[in-house]
Amino acid sequence: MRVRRRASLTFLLASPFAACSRAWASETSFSAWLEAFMAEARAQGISAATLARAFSGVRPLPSVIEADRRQPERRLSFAEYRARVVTEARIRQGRELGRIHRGLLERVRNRFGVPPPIVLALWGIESSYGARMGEYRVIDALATLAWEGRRADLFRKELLAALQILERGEREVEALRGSWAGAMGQCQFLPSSYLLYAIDFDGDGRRDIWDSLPDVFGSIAHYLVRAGWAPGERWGRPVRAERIVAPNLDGLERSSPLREWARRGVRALDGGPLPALELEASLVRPDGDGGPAFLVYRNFRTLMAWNRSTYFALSVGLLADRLAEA
Ligand SMILES: [Ca+2]
Repeated sequence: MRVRRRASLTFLLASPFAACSRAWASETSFSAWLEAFMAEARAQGISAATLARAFSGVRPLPSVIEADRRQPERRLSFAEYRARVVTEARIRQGRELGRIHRGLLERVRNRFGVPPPIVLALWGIESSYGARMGEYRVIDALATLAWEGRRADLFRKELLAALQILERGEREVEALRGSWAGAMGQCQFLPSSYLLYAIDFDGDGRRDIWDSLPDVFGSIAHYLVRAGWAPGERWGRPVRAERIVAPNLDGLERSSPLREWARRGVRALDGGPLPALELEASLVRPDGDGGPAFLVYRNFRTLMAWNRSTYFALSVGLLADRLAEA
């Protein structure tokens, strides 16, 4: 009897209740939601004047809801993802921009210890070197997602952070633009990342990750340093690991010294020996046995603090390597 009662209670909590709350959410009008949200924002110190500026004429954006619900047809392999992200055009453009902005990138390296190719690679992948920053009003996009989206809690926090930016007078609401998911500027920082990591590297008194390249490059490097970037170390390297057959050695959860990987038969991509460095490394084979193999170091984990995707961090590292060849 007790077992049956527990089972039915679990059933009640797990499925019908959840379905019910979703239905309720979709029927709650946006304006009722906004009223409750504004009360919370007021309680968190956002002024009535800022709220009036931010939400005057705000409306939920159907294209944002559509983008949030769009599912990829299937998961890409790493080889496919890499082919889309680390393109020859992006490599060519990155090398040229690296030459044009060499002085600035060196100043960023001197201040933060982050090498120019890593800064360029993040810039290139996040916004195609500033060409694709997103044209959405960030307040409208985040309000839509906080009201309706699948990750309402996350976007509610980001909407509050965006209001902080307005409250501090750092940006006007019309100029606070970004992607459908609220990622802003040339480094695509969410508002919470902007508040924590954006810096004024050109010294004009404003943090401007939209129009000031010194601020963009400085903010990228500052983010990485705060996430633990180790100066003078690589992110990792592509390797040959055909002789590694034990799948239980793969993955970021375990690591071994580089010399241990060498003893197991891992070689550099050209077939030569691994460098004799005192580094802890993890073996990553995103497409499994037979696909490309990488040994990754602690700076790889720093790149994953930026975006918790192995594909993303590998692509940043590989693009940076190609840019460094210039
Ligand atoms: Ca500035």
